[in-house]
Amino acid sequence: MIDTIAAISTAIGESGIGIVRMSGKNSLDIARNIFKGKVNEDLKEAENRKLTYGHIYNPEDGKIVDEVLIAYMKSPYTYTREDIVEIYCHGGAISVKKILELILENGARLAEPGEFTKRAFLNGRLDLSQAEAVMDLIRAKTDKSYDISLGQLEGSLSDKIDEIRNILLEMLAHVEVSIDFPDEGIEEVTYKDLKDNGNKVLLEINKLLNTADKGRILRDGLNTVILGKPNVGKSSLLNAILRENRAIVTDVPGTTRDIIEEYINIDGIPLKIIDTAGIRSTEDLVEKIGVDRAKKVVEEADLIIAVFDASRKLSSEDEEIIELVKEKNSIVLLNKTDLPNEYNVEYLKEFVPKKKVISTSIAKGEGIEKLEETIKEMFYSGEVEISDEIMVTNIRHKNQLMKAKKNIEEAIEGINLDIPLDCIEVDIRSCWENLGEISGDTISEDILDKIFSEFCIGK
Ligand SMILES: Nc1nc2c(ncn2[C@@H]2O[C@H](COP(=O)(O)OP(=O)(O)OP(=O)(O)O)[C@@H](O)[C@H]2O)c(=O)[nH]1
Ligand SMILES: [Mg+2]
Repeated sequence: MIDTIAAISTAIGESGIGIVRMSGKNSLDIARNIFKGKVNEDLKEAENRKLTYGHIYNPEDGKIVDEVLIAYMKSPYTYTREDIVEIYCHGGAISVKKILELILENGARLAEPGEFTKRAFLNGRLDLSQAEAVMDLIRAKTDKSYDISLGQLEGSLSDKIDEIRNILLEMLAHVEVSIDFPDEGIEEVTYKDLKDNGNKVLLEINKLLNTADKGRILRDGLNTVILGKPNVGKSSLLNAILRENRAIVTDVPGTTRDIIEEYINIDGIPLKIIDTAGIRSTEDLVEKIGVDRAKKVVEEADLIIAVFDASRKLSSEDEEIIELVKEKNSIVLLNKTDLPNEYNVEYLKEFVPKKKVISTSIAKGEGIEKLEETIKEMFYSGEVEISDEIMVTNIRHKNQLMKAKKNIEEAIEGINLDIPLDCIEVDIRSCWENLGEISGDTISEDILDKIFSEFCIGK
């Protein structure tokens, strides 16, 4: 981390202000090279974190690049804990780009995605789950997911993990004492103690895991796929839910060829909604690829909305749809109920006995609200209440918790069977380490690289 990194930190596009940022020990020198204060102030004398007004210029030809405000933030009380310089210039694509280029010519290196936050983590300002929360905060699509990310950034998850890990440390200490002093009669006490604490750890891990499914949905959106044979009104449904004409709707079967993804928020539940090509066997190569893609997204769906056409008889294609959704979390729509009915609801219900069937006329806007209500009910029913408790939203955290759960279960089983303490110790230690990967206390370089590579540039 000896080099100085730089990046544009604001989104590219027309805007009032653009920010270019540097972090590292040469930040100040580079800035002094390319900045002239209006009243000839030297940035070196500028007060920590105070803005100075002046111009960025090219030292080679003396030409002015932009009129800016600049802030020097002295380490260690900065985002990265290194020296940081931020330049506030005019927004738009050109100014920020020119300033960044100038900074790079003067000795900085272009930052990798998330590298500022990675330095904050490596320099101990944030733990890993907090660093991940930074990105979640930026990407949050609903108030609720924003609140959860903010809590995580403030350390709510880290504190909980620390609490559990401390119990594990205490267990390890007991085990070691018993191993070191085998004759003192403390072994019996140790087993009892390990059992109590092991169960406590398991309970806490389970509590966190119970929030994970809803947490993931709040963070990434409920993955919802609209499925049906051609021409039943899938794209019409997408448009109705979005309340805009996003997808092309025609009476030609096979209109939608590719999958179309959009985000929408139904009373705080984020939905990633996917319209698909109508399922049928076709000789058309493009359509065929679309159909294959549709079948593929079904596999990853949290929820499927299967659409059927009430004005036509049940066909073999419909039966294929029924097969695809049978075992899945799904809602069945019987659409076009404004047309003469050929398709008996009761008959359909026989095919999908356990599913909710809603009659709709998307053309007339009927049944959409009922559908939204049903989605809400499905989401909010179940064990987990969405409250202010700590929620696990990140799949990586969930995986670590599952590993830790397995470790502690094995430890408890060992304790119950009175197996030798050094065997139990191994499981307790693994549990402690697996939880440590959530906060980044125990983690490998490649996992770190992978996590930060998903960040945006300039953060
Ligand atoms: N009468 C009536 N027509 C509808 C209704 N919903 C959709 N349609 C019509 O059905 C036709 C097909 O609608 P789409 O939304 O394109 O159907 P799709 O399922 O996306 O079709 P593909 O993309 O070809 O798979 C269009 O002409 C729509 O206007 C409805 O509730 N009643
Ligand atoms: Mg369509």
